[in-house]
Amino acid sequence: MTRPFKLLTFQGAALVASALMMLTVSEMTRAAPPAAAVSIDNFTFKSPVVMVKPGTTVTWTNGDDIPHTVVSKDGLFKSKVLDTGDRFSFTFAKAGQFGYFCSLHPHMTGTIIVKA
Ligand SMILES: [Cu+2]
Repeated sequence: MTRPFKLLTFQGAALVASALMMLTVSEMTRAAPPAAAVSIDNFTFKSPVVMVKPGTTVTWTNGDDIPHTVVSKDGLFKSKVLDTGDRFSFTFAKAGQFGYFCSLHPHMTGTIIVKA
């Protein structure tokens, strides 16, 4: 009598385990952090104004063959000098408006608007 019971328990445990794994996978998919991209081309931040939700990671990629930087006006973030193809990422935790510019070409500006 103990043997079939044990077998059933084992199958039950396996079922619970696989269900838990599926749940974890779906949780991970749902919890994928939001992301946004801004490309830098021809001395311009493409999408000069980007609206994102709090927690979004914004990644800038320099597509120019000229170095650029991404520097926040209020000192929140500051990239190193980005050569061609280099990237810089920053995660915006709080809501607000975040203006930024290129310190090498200050006429290059953009704004990230973080809104829940
Ligand atoms: Cu620049």
